[in-house]
Amino acid sequence: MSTTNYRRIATERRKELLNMIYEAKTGHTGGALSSTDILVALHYGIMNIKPSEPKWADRDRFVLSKGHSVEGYLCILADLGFFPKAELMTFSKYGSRLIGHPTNKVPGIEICSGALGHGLPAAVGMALGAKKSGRAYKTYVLMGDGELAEGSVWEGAMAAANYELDNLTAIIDRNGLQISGSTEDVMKLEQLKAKWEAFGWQVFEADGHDIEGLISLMKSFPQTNGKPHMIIANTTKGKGVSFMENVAKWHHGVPSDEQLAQALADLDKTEVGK
Ligand SMILES: Cc1ncc(C[n+]2csc(CCOP(=O)(O)OP(=O)(O)O)c2C)c(N)n1
Ligand SMILES: [Mg+2]
Repeated sequence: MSTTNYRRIATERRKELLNMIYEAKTGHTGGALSSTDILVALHYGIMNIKPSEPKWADRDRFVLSKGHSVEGYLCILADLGFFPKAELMTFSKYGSRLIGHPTNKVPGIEICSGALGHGLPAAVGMALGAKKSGRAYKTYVLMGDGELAEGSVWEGAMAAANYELDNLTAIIDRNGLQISGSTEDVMKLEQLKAKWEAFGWQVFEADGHDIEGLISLMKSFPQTNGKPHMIIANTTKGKGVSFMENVAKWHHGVPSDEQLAQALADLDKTEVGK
């Protein structure tokens, strides 16, 4: 598939997630837009999954540890055919299985997540399970940078290296913001690469909006060096929408009629990502 197609897919998912949040009148807008390209790279370019058979034993596993950014993830699962697209308009409404965070009632979603700090330890278990049972599936987990303030992340980091989980890839959506401001003001993360290296991981820094770049990076990973892989993916919170980019208050927010029209026009004008 060409670069243009991946970008088109990501733009369409961004528009869908904005419409979904507008319809629901609730949503974590900024973090959903910052992680869209990473999720597209994984689900359209990397992972071995079967929408017609969500529980296929050899499927690659994915955990959205920054579970509040579920909107883009749901749009991708619907687009791939895990459930009907029409269901997206029930998001966060009474009786819908599409609640504000990932739940395993939704086909394609492995575990409930959203309490930050749980995804990496769970993914470590999945990757260790593959090793113990001799299965070839790979495990991927996406975390927020603010999420790294949770101590359980670092227990997972230590365990992954201890068990030599080279079948595990973790990605950090490094948008520099968490719920109330800059990560470096709230809980300093730097030197982030050196920290993960010290925990025994093989660490890469990448442009988190370069879908093709992320795909070729992940395809190049050795699976036999005994080290878990980390991608620090540099992103922009609110990516693609002029008035949302890098604005902390759009962590959670619903666009007005005018703002929705502006946001969709922004996305039409410039397809984001490389
Ligand atoms: C254990 C826990 N504490 C607090 C929250 C509330 N919360 C939701 S999102 C968020 C900020 C997360 O920031 P980050 O991981 O950087 O996410 P992103 O910028 O990608 O949206 C917080 C504190 C939570 N979901 N779970
Ligand atoms: Mg963040």
